[in-house]
Amino acid sequence: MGRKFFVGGNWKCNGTTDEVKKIISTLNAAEVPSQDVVEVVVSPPYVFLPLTQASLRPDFHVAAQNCWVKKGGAYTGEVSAEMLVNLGVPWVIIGHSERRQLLGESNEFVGEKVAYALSQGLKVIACVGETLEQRESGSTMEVVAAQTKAIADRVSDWTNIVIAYEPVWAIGTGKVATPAQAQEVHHELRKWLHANTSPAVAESTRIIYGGSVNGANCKELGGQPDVDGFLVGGASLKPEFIDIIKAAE
Ligand code: G2H
Repeated sequence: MGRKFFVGGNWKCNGTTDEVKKIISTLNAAEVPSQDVVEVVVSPPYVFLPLTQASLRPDFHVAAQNCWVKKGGAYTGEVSAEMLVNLGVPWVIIGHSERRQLLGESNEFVGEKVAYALSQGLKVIACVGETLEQRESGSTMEVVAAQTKAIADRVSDWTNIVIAYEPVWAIGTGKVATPAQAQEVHHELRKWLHANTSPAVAESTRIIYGGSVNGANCKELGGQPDVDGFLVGGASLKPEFIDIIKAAE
């Protein structure tokens, strides 16, 4: 079975109610390939999840940008996986590099979060990726493998996981990985899954690319054999996101 193209829009910590309504009305009016061809998931900040869910077209879905690592309780400021399930939110992004870097989330913490979110019935977009320093020192695959291993150590069923490869040096910088650079890491990551999970998981798990994806570069990136879609930040706040969804065709 082929891997269905996946396009995620990560709105990060952006937006007002009016801006969110505007993005949603642009998305709702767009003509895009059918759900058989592309899976579209947008990820607003927590506070806009109910608004987005209530007004977004039914063929697009929503994701939270994070959730707590275990059952909710006395964890001020956190949002639990149970709460997301209760709201009917199907997806969650976990391990984004902004959280790994700015909030010190370790590989193990991210792995635990992925496992807990899955156990509660959420689908997970799990982010991995190396810094510029790590790339320049030749340790890209070592870093990405360690991040993936921390998930693989805690998870046996990969059906509800999408891996987002997001090189940190390409995030929000306008410095996109070349299609060859993205393909190389995606291919190595798939080989890693083959050796360390199972051939079936390697074959079926979608590995999407994130890092300065835009309307101009998406077609070539998406044409790489191991690039199964995108996680889009800045451009997902603009009408150009529609062009990126169309790269699935
Ligand atoms: C990477 C990406 C979205 P941007 O963080 O996850 O953001 O497309 O702005 O680089």
